[in-house]
Amino acid sequence: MNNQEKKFYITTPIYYVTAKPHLGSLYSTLIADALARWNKLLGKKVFFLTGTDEHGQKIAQAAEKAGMAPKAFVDSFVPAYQDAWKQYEIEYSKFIRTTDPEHILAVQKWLEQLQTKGDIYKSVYTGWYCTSDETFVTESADAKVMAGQESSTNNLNAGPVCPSCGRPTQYLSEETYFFKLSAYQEKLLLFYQQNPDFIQPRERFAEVLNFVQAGLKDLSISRTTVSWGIPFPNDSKHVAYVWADALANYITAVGFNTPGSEKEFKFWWPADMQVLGKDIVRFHAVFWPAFLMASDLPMPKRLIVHGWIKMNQQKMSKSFGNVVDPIELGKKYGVEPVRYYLLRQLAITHDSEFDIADLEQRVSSDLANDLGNLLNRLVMLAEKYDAMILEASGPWSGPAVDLRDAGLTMIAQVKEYMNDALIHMALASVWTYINKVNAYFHAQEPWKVAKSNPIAFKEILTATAHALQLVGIVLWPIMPSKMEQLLSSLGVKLDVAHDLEKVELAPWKQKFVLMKIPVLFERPLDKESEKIMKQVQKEATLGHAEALAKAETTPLITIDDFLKVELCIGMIEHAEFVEKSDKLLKLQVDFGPKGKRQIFSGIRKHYAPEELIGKQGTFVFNLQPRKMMGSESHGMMLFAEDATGKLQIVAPRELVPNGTQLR
Ligand code: ME8
Repeated sequence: MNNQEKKFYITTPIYYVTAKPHLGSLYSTLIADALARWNKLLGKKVFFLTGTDEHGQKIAQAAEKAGMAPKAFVDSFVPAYQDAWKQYEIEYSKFIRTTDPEHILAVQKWLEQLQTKGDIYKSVYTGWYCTSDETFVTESADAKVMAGQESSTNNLNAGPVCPSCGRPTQYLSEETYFFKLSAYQEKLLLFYQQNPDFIQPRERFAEVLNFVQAGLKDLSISRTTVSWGIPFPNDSKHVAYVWADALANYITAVGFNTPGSEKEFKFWWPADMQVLGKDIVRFHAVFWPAFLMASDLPMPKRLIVHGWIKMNQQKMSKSFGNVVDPIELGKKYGVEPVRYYLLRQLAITHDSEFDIADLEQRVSSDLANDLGNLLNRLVMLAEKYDAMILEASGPWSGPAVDLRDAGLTMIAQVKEYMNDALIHMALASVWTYINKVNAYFHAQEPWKVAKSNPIAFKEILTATAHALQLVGIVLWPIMPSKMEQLLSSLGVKLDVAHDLEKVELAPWKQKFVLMKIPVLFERPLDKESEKIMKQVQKEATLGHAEALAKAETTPLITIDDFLKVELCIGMIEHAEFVEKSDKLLKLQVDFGPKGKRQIFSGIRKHYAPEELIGKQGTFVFNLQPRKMMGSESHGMMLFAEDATGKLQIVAPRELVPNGTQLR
């Protein structure tokens, strides 16, 4: 690795401190934290920057409304961010505040440099401004005129609405310093062409290209009617436009224009990844690179632009008031399960609705059942047969070698996905592996061979411990302290910078000294079942008579009738969408000695195919084959609808051999 490859510099947006953090601000920060930790595992030196955006009209107005001076106002909110990040185990290297004196001085120097270079000139700005987004709105390029009103630059209430937040804009006519953005149009287009990976996901490039191709106007970068900001160099009637001030944080934080920090700056800049929400892509993909070009500084390598968390179909936002408090959520479910849910359930490529039922499902199914239970079964069995010290003695048998190979393949996949910040995909790969480990453990039946074949017994347990070690390491960026606990239960102390490489290179011949630890993940089932019970009770009381009537009219069957239905447990090996069907998924199900079958199920709205792979379920096995979407279905999968309407898989609490018949 050369010097640049050895380092990883990642940033989050700096948040406006008009309120406490919410799940949306946590989401960007978590993505950055997971990627920062992942790069630590890769052995890189990591700098992770986050912080707060504290100047501008929006903050000044909020402070005035609260009857406070702007500085006292922002001071009162900053600890809420720092505390929340601490609670969520966000391991940032620096928390920058744009009111930090070093930042202010560096920004002033920078503006002076741009002035000297001729990229800044003074003129008059006439146009529209959105205070909520702190953005100048150009009527022609991107804004709609408010419904039913003519656009008129003389009428204060008839401006375009802000294209981003939909709020009315305010008319401005004031002396201002302009940045020569127009001079960078062609250079930007060339840069985008040469760097098609600059924006991840690539689809978000379209908006940026359209905006730049439509023609760039020079950008006003100072205000005279706002006083809460960084005074413009040599002209203190003006303050720096809040976005110029804010974007510069990414360089000032690592020493730009700070005497004595030249080496530090050269080492860290350019940023390797800058995480942001799609609402602020234009500022980061157009203005920011243009500022950097003007300053002869290298471009950030990648912008990771994620979608929105929505609540009631609308972007979760301080100003809409539909926010979820991460602290409260963490208290209820534990911060690490919340970290896992946000990073697994939400894809950066899409907007997603926040749904507590999904969170509970993830915790109880993925964390408590698939992972926690596996560790627990391993340790319990080892304890029962006095095998807390594990060491494989001979060459590995076939299934253990397969398990190891699958583990290495999983790590390779996770590396690729994490490199593209597709954390949800990386986690899907890890869970496919966890399900394989569960299947291995079960198929090998260590509880049966414990007495008859102690060597085989130890091999199964040791291979499982190795597999769990891989899982613990790759999941550390997502759930750091839980994975440290998991590893400690295997007797392993995580060496962050070296362990990933070590487990990739080393054959499986480690010694594990197992230790019992408290349950890793509690099922939220108690709370859930309480909720469901309440709902059921309510329905039961309301519909008691109806239910009784129904019970009386449902004909009774004999045991022979029941025995006509063959119910079997099968494991889903493969699942895929069915073209032209918005309901069906096509499943390949393994019924062990009874063979494999193709079964269609109307669950597309409830499950993504990758969630099902490796899961056991209950199937009607002797149903007459049925033709569906041009292909045959040989059986039916059973589900139980929960109180939220989601179809829950009906499966044994512990794995059973595939093909087991229900009785
Ligand atoms: O825009 N879903 O600050 P801000 C996902 N100060 N992410 C969300 C979100 C949601 N519902 N709501 C907020 C600013 N975010 C400027 C940034 S950077 C130089 C200056 C996240 O407090 C997302 O990253 O409005 C979004 O881009 C950011 O918070 C906006 O935070």
